[in-house]
Amino acid sequence: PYERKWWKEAVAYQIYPMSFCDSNGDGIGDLNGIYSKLDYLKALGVDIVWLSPIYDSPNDDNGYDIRDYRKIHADYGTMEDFDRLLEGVHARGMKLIMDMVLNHTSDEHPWFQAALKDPTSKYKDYYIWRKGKADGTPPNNWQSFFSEPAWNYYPELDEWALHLFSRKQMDLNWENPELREEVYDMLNWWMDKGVDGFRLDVINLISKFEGLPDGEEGFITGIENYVYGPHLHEYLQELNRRVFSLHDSYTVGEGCGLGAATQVSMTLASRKELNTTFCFSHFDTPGHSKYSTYRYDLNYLKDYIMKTQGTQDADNWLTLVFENHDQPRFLSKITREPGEIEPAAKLVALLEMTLCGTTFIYEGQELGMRFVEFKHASEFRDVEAINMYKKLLSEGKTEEEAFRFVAPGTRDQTRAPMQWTSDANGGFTTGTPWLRLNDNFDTVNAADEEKDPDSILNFYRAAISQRKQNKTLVYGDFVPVCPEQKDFFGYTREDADGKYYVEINLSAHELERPVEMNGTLLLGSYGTAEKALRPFEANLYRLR
Ligand code: TEU
Ligand code: CA
Repeated sequence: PYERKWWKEAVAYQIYPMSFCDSNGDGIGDLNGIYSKLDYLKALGVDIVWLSPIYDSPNDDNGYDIRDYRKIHADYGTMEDFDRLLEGVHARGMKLIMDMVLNHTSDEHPWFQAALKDPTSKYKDYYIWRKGKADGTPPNNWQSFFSEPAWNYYPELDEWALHLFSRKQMDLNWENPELREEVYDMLNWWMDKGVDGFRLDVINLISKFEGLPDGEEGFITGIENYVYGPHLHEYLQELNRRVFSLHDSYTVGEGCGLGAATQVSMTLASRKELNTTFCFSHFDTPGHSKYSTYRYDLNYLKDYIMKTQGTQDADNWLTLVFENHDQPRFLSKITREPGEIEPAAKLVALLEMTLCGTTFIYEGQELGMRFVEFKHASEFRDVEAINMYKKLLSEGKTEEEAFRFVAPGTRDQTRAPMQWTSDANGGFTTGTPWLRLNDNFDTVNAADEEKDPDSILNFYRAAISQRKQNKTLVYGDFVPVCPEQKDFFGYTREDADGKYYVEINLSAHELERPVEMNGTLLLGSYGTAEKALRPFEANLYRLR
């Protein structure tokens, strides 16, 4: 019953520009490096390329602190380089979406600098300012996502300004219609250049509750006062009316700290807000955070998928995502056993490519890039990790304890540079990489996997190819098979065009099939299907 759309069928690929490919030897990934890999992305089967922020920025949060929305970061190249990249993406029949950070700007943005220089200027009210409390403390007890109070004090104004993220990421005041006009003008400027849509950073945070009241003491104190504020739908509908609806655009909102239900409310086609959102609730099992070291029980993922696959209808569409630049490698949460890594990686590939929703792959996921053994806190580059490390030390933890806590969850885990070859620096750069690579690039790299027909890369290509050939895998009805069978995940996908069956062993041990379906094996993570399911075995069959 779905209305077919190009973005519903698309396989999207997230690029973290700083770590993807360096073309000029300065150790930093750049746009011309991305350009040189467009044929690699096309061969993988990518339809949409999502670039993490490439705008001018002091890089306090690696570009999620934008200083100029209309200027390409000098480290990444020029606007001419961008125009050439966009043309190269379109020439290969792919689309390009930009990462837009609209909840906050860098404190070095001209708007914020103007507010500081002249508090009577209109720019002051582009941000969120409050007097402190009588005792000199901040206006409320909110904590930032990065382990600090969420307010900066500016003596020249004797006022505090809000920052939900780093001290250099200042929250914009979306209640100000002039600010909103500036945002719409900027977004249309990019759409008029020919970009095909946006990934919208923490878009659900843009509306804060009246009065900015104190929050419940907790991990991120105050979050209940802004994750889903009173004007959110009003702003999203205005964004859609003023920008997205004027172009054939695709939008995906990052629903930071939201449950699936509220995410759906932002994506109902009838409400004309966003096309899709990201939900991350399956990234860790209950009781675990991204800093936890544990074996992820895939039975939990099965339950999550069975709950969410049925929620699509003509009005709502989901995304499927397992990795991004904020979370450790999902593969390494499933297993770190050398013999299990390949089957587990192929399980994720086959699962992702046979479910309903817009599918997202993060750079390196297609290679089975995995857990990085950081050696020392001095290797961290991620502001979230560095702040967390400092906070743990301030709470009396030893350096070793603080390092051991942060290392598994630092966002540097998935920002370690792309592994292209077994040559020096994994072929990422001829210079000194801005962040160390994983030591295993001598065996885990695109060049070697290209040549190996049984590699994770070639399995991703095959799984994506099956999805493209058989649109039933996108739009067909999802029906679980033997759902009560632990460690087993079976489902069919069916519509008028055909019927497919997927069987997956969610465990690391051999598993008897609970049911036999007679179909044609289209793709198997072990190449063949035998009498019992091997560890993490995943098979796709055509039934008709
Ligand atoms: O992420 C927001 C967000 O949810 C992450 O900060 C996440 O909560 C945290 O890393 C999990 O521990 C977006 C961007 O994806 C992230 O890179 C930025 O740091 C952040 O917004 C601020 O722009
Ligand atoms: Ca470079």
